Amino acid sequence: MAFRIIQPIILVAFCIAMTVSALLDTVVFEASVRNLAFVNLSKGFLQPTLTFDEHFHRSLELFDRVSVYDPARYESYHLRLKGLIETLGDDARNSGDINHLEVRPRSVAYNGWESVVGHYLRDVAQGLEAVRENAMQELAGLLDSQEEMADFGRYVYTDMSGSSSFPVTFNKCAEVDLMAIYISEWSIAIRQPVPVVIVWRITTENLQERAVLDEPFQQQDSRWEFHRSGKFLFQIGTVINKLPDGGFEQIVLPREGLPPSLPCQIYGSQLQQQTQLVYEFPETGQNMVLLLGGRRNSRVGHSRVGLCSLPIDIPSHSTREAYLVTGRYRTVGEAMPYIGIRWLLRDAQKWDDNISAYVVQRIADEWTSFAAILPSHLAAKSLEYWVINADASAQLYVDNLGLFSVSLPCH
Ligand SMILES: [Ca+2]
Repeated sequence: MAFRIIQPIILVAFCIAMTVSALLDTVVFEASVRNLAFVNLSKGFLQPTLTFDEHFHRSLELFDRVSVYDPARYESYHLRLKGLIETLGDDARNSGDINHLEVRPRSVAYNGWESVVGHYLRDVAQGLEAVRENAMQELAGLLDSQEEMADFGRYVYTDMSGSSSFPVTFNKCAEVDLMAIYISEWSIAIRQPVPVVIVWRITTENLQERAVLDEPFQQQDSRWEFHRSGKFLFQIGTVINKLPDGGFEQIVLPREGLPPSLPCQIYGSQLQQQTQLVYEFPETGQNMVLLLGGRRNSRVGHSRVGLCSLPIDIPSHSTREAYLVTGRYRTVGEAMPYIGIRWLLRDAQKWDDNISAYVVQRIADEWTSFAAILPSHLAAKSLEYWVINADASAQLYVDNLGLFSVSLPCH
């Protein structure tokens, strides 16, 4: 009898216990999933390269679903991740379509000269073997027909959507003229090995005899191949950026301070608050960039602010060695930008004995790309990448900074 009364009580107690435990489980489970999704994505940021693979997209989707339940904690991360996908997602998808098997001749009249050269260069840089061969031939033919164009030559093309070509500085090599450079700026942004193509026009037949092109040039982080097509020389490489996070996308959230790629303060009087990692588009959390200045130093008034990379060893001292320096910048107000290389000399007695070579020295209201090939300074043992704003009360923004070793096709 007693059992009959107890039985329903046990049953009810059991049901209540199960319900409570299920509710608890759900809460605990959701929190764990949120944490797991968050940890996965944070790990993704800290990898040496950003990889937009299925795993990353799954993590993002999961994070997207669960983070809405805890907006106070996750909202800023959510914005950042959505912005990252918006910024780089389209280019990620587009980069997959270039390995088609044929290169269709492109009409200059229809597409415009710049667009056609850019497309062929991209095929040379990233296409499969057959695509590459074909693109080199088409481009050589095109360049040949434009030989009389006095203002052609020395332009850089990139794969970032919306960017057009821009000039490059180079003053060496009598045997070849620099015609065009292609850089995968998107690869700089997401910290992947960067496809680069440099096109030269051969001005002397001695070049082949000097066997310059037969010497393979391989360093720890770069390998260059030379291909000849007609009177043009295609220098093709996949090179590692010596600035490990030139696009600043490894930064998880906006903040004051120093980025890992430029961890050294140049001026003793500058404040950490004068260097900030900010969104280019704050409303949508898109594209992290570095801001130098925009704040007066109350202790010293007007001051300079500058960051540099760690010293990078120059491994060989060949007369063929050079460095490709590239990036984008924008200034606001009275900013005074100086961007370039500091050569650290072997026999320098004091700091001022070292030599600066600036690629950027003028203001720019709009985002402006820059590039230069600087022959290695033969007395230097190492170099640093420098970014300076000589008026720290105004703003200098920089992004997609690149530094690559290049083997020139001349001594
Ligand atoms: Ca960026």
